[in-house]
Amino acid sequence: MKDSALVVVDMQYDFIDGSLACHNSEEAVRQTLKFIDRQTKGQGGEDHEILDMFPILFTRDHHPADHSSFKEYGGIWPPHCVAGTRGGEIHEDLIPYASEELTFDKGCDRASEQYSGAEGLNTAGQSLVEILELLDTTDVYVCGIATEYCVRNTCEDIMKAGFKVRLLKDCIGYVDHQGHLKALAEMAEEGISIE
Ligand code: VGL
Ligand code: ZN
Repeated sequence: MKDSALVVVDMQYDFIDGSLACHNSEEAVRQTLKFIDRQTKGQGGEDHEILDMFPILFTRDHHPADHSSFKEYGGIWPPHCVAGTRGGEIHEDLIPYASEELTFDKGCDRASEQYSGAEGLNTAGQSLVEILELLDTTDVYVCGIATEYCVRNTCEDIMKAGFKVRLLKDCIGYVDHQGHLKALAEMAEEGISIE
């Protein structure tokens, strides 16, 4: 437990009930809360002590209003997760577990898509992978939205950085069910543990 951390990928309203609402997202949030509960149950102590033992890191898609991934600007997606809007906010039930140091924004520059949260930056300019290293993490649980895009890219980059990746299959939302299953199978092939 001491060497594990959880990365929650893009559990933001636009992916849950907003412009890019994904399948299974509400359920994924509920299952993530249950998972956090199980990991921290019986540990006693204050919330901050629990988080010292089991760090929970959050990524956010964090786009400017004219981001190049939006249809209007040549991309394939409806506008989503625009910085400062409700759609860009993390689900309120998860907010008690989120801190500024452990929240990493990506897709902030209009020109770059950045599906992977691994290089997302906190307000101090530190990357997610850099922080996982500072925390002496070996095993990284991953959940979030969406399987085929940001979850997959984040898992692959964290694995390439040398961590054991454990993807929580009941705690993910997806764009397309077949695409979700295919991505899970391909990730398993690559050495990501599907749990
Ligand atoms: C995502 C589409 C566009 C994701 C982000 O978080 O998976 N998908 N931007
Ligand atoms: Zn995006």
